[in-house]
Amino acid sequence: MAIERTLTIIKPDGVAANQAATILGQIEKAGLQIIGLKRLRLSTPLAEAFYSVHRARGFFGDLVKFMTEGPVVIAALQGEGAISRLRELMGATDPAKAAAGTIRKQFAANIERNVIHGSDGPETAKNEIAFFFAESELL
Ligand code: FUP
Repeated sequence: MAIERTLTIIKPDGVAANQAATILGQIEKAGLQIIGLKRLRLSTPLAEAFYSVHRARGFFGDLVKFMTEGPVVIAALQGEGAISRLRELMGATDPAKAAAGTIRKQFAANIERNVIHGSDGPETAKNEIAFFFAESELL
């Protein structure tokens, strides 16, 4: 499998619970390298833009409210098959359905407050990394 880049966000629930480094540690242990890292609080327009694909969904307002309630930790990751590897580590969107040992199973409360985001494909990974990082910030 090829070396890929992907984006992860430790969501406000995970950051508030001081789980950001623990979660990133599990990702590093799985062989993905952190090539960019920042901690910030998303503004409402930024969260709306990031999740614009979900704009028409009933949960959109709650999702934006949640994502802006406190700081997030955003990491650009690189490694063998990084996109699918991260998705495996995260587990299902709904933590109740996530496999044992996955990040969402371990740390997430429910489908809305589910602790971590990960890009879902090569095109989104590219766009999402560019949304938060300049190329010069990826080392
Ligand atoms: P995922 O790729 O696993 O993060 O899941 P989606 O892209 O389908 O959803 C993005 C986010 O929308 C989820 F992380 C949480 C939120 N969401 C809900 O709040 N309710 C839903 O029914 C589905 C998603």
